[in-house]
Amino acid sequence: LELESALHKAIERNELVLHYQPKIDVRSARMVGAEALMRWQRGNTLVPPGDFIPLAEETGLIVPLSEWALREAARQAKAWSVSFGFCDSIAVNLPNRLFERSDLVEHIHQSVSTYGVPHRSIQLEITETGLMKDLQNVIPSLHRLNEIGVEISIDDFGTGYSSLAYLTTLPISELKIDRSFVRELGITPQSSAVVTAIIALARSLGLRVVAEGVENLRQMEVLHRLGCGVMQGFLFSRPIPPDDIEKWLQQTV
Ligand code: G
Ligand code: G
Ligand code: MN
Ligand code: NA
Repeated sequence: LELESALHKAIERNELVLHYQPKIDVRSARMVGAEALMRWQRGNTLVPPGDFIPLAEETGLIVPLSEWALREAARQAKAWSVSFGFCDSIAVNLPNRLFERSDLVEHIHQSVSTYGVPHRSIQLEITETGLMKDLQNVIPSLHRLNEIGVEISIDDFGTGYSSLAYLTTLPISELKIDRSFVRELGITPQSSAVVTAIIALARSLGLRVVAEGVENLRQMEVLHRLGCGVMQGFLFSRPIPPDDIEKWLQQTV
């Protein structure tokens, strides 16, 4: 209960920060986007999301937290576009709870517009499990988000028993290969079979594909050979504070 009220106050007290993990195009070794991940600066400690996101989900605080993250990511996209010509997108994780808001799309539109960045500056990550659990709630919002130019990425793909028939009808732009498959690449043949299938599916549906959780060269090489060119993971960078992202932004051709 104490943690809950402290977290509640954290929003008003500006104690939340976003760190960013680059998405890397392996051919050019350049950042082609970044995922925003929340941290809570509580006094001198930086509380990792694992220690407060579950509580936030239980208590509903995840809704104001996510709304804050959307605004902050839009603000950051604007700042990077002004200083570095950043024109990729920042991905924000969007839990299912948010789709219960009937005015979700309007809210996202407002958040993005406040900072005068194009809608494509913000990408939304929803988990495959969350999507499939709640299709009827989520689908109408996905269509409206697509209309205003906010792209959708399906997180943790391969773990959530997607109806593939449904997938072809959804206005999504990207699949993120779940790290559980990436971890096993080069170790078990099943993992490369799954990854191959996901890449083929993405190709035939015209979706981009991103591998998450890439930690070593073996995984990178297998992914590259299988046709996945965009990766995210500790091999390239951990999630880092915004100032540290600037070294990726400053890279010239
Ligand atoms: O950043 P990290 O490395 O520790 O994040 C751990 C988990 O916390 C992630 O897998 C993700 O599920 C969750 N998480 C981190 N940041 C956010 C956020 O901004 N919104 C939501 N909904 N979840 C987040
Ligand atoms: O999929 P999700 O949005 O939950 O992913 C974000 C989480 O993944 C964060 O906790 C982040 O720190 C973690 N993460 C990012 N890259 C790697 C990696 O290479 N290895 C592992 N184990 N975790 C990673
Ligand atoms: Mn994610
Ligand atoms: Na993920």
